[in-house]
Amino acid sequence: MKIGIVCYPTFGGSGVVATELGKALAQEGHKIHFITYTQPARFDFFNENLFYHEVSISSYPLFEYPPYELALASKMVNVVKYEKLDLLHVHYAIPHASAAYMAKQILKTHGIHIPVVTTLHGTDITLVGKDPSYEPVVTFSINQSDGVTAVSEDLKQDTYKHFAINKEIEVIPNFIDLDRFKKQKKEHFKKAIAPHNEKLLVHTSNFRKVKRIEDVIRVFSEVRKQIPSKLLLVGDGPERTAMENLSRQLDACDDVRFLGKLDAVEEVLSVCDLFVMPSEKESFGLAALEAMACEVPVISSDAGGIPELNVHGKTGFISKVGDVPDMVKNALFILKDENLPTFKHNAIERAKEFDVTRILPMYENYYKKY
Ligand code: GMT
Repeated sequence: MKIGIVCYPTFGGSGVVATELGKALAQEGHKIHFITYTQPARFDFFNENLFYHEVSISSYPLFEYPPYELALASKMVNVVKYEKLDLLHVHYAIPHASAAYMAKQILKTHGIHIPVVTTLHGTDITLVGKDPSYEPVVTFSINQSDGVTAVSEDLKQDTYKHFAINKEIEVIPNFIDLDRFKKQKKEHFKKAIAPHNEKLLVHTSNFRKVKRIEDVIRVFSEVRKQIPSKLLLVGDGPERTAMENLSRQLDACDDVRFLGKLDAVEEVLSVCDLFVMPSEKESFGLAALEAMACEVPVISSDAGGIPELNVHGKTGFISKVGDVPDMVKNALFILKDENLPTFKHNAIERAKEFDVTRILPMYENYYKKY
């Protein structure tokens, strides 16, 4: 098929899933056209079936807010028409689903029918989408999509609960490329960061409030009182400064390393012992899946779709959002030398259930319906 993929080209989960999906489809022989405002972060290899179309927005002094959605819709019209696409797959409802609707209507006037599949990723529903300033457009454009998928059963139910949706939503979970995300031998890195063989706790995110990084640091601060350990924080975002201050206040800053945004996060995960995901909301938890693929067990909150991934008592433990003492108890249990190998083994076994080779056919079969 010839498929147009529209996404946020950033390190955020929806952009990562969309880009990895496009790369995997291209390897299967589909022609994939990315339509975004900049080259996606994970668009990192060459394949004759991959194409990139930049959405450029011309500015004009009158525009306080440049009309990105119009530029995007116009680019979609252009690419569908001249590249003869069979389908548009838009990731993240706002504003991609409504721009796709507009493109579809314009193409209709040219005698071209283009099916649109919208994938809901989480914050487009649970945080931003519900906002009254977006809700009518989100509801309308989801209902106007030919197909709608959500990355977890929880997100599907949340969407039905908060929006008047008259469409069947198909659940297609996040996936992982186990050829890339696997435990690698990084002994030199482990030695440098944990010279006395300390246990390594890790968290990766975009450092927004919804991730509750404060809980990560508080859990770590208690764990290190009982087990020699270090905390690695990967990513960056609005909470970074506050979190640096908190680790100083808790007198833990010598053992907390802020590593910033990393391309090869799997190299860091390869030396870690425990992933901490205490999120307030999380539709799936791709970052936890990436950790599990590198044999890292997970302690998490029970938010959103996380329990559909993290199996309580097997791949890690689940606590109520904000229950730091329970997370500390769980972390100490997993990190015991007699328990850690079993949890690590269970984590990778669970990750295998989300291997790209299992999930990709779900998308391909879904496209065939339209
Ligand atoms: O939460 C993020 O880090 C980014 C966010 C996004 O909108 O790109 O990720 C969402 O989509 C991911 C891919 O489907 C999911 O794995 C994340 O759980 C989801 N984040 C939230 O729901 C908060």
